[in-house]
Amino acid sequence: MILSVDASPYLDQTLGTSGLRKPTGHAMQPHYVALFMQAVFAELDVAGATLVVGGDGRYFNDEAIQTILKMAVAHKVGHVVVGRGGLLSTPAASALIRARRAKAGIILSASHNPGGPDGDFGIKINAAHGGPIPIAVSDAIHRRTRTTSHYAIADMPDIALDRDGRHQVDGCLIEVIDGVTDYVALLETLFDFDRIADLFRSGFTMRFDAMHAVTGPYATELFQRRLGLPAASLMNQIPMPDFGGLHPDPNPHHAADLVDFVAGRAQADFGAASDGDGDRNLIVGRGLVVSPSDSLAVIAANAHLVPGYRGGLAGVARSMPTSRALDRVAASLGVPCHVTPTGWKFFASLLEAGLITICGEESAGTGSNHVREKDGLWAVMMWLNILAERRQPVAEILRDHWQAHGRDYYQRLDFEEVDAAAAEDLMETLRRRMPLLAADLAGRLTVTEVNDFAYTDPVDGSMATRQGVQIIADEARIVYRLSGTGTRGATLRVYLERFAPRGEDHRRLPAEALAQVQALAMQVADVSRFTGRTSPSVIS
Ligand code: G16
Repeated sequence: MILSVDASPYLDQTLGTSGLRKPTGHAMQPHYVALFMQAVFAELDVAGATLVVGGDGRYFNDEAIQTILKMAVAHKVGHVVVGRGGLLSTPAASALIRARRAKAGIILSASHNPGGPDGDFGIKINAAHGGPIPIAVSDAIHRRTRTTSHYAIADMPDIALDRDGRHQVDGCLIEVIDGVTDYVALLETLFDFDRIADLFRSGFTMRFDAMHAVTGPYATELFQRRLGLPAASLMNQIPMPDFGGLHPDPNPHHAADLVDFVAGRAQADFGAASDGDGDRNLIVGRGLVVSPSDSLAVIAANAHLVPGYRGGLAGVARSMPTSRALDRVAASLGVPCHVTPTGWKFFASLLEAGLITICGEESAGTGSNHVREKDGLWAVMMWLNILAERRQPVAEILRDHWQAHGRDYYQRLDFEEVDAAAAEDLMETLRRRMPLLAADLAGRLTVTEVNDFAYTDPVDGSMATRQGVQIIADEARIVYRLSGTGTRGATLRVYLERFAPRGEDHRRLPAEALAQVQALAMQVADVSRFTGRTSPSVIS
């Protein structure tokens, strides 16, 4: 029996950088998820279609998934492929959407944000190509949510998600599958598993932190069962609804135990972590943390050592705030380097058109054309395959890289949960002052350009404006933008970069190399006055 339920629309269901993200308690309000999904199903026109559904296992996911399955039946969806236990990592979901020729994917995750009743909840919608829906579609969904005052849902028992199976309900096939097998098979087409297993056999030691999030089962199958890594090398590998009380953001701040073990105490050759939904990564070597921007550049420069990329790269891409280390690699390889706004959807368009092979971001996302999302385990496997070929320590690979290309010292400062109006005011004031900044900074920075980044997608011509203010100087760059993934107040991100060319000292600590740029960045935008903070909450 199909029920039509009346309810008042919620007016705050705006989709941000990566789908709908809200505090869990907010998303658990009556009918909140169902009304949002009604708008999604109507906009995507899902009758007869195949959908992929899964998530990172965070608190409230199981309940939300049952709602979505019952609504899929009511909307006459033909086939729903759902991960066992409701689990699918974001990259695995992307692969599955493509493999099953699904019309869309629904990924229940707030990514790297904490989970649990006091944490965050989220819903990401992916398109048939496997990547995030474009802005035009997310805007259309948001418009619909504002007037959606009923939803259709089947009156049926919950579907058992604890084991694989096929459930035929009223013309809709709900297929529960193990999300791990197909994904590991895809990685096997790209990487030399034997060489990596050899590396582990040779005494090379690794530590992987799954942060009690979705990659635990994937990492166990991949690293332990397939590549022979000892079980003790995996940390926090059991997914938990509250991520064990941890914050599943793989940066030096939230993955401090891993960083201390590998970089601090030098007790393993290599360390890595991934986030809530498995699309981000952290790479750590004995004695050092690799910045995401450097990791992207090293991966691109060494991709020819990995079987899946031996044919070369069509092009590469980075998000605007990401350091320019990738641009230098692209120039040396003679391939185009695209610069996009923040948000994987912009890369998905370029990947889909075959314009790029590898792309990534300062926010710890790296990926390739094997899927249309960033992929944490893929990045770890790229490093392992490169290490298996080069047989050098991570620190030496970076040193060689900087010697060849120069080093872009890089840091991101996050001012989290600041007053939203004050943060907007800071950005607007900065925008108004853009024409004056070069003169203001004269003598301290050789400013060549100040702009509010705008982008035209070379594939479909769509435009994105107001994507962040950048001050570009000969020797450095400062970028300011507001995060689109926070759920409380606003998060101001300030990105700092300073270039040390070939032959200069590359062994300084980023904080020290960037101290002067940081002081300028704080002063130019009057960060302390607007935010009430004299220092950032997180530095990565
Ligand atoms: C999403 C996007 C990324 C972006 C990140 C942070 O990732 O897909 O492209 O870099 O958010 O965005 P912001 O700086 O606006 O907070 P995820 O892993 O959170 O889905």
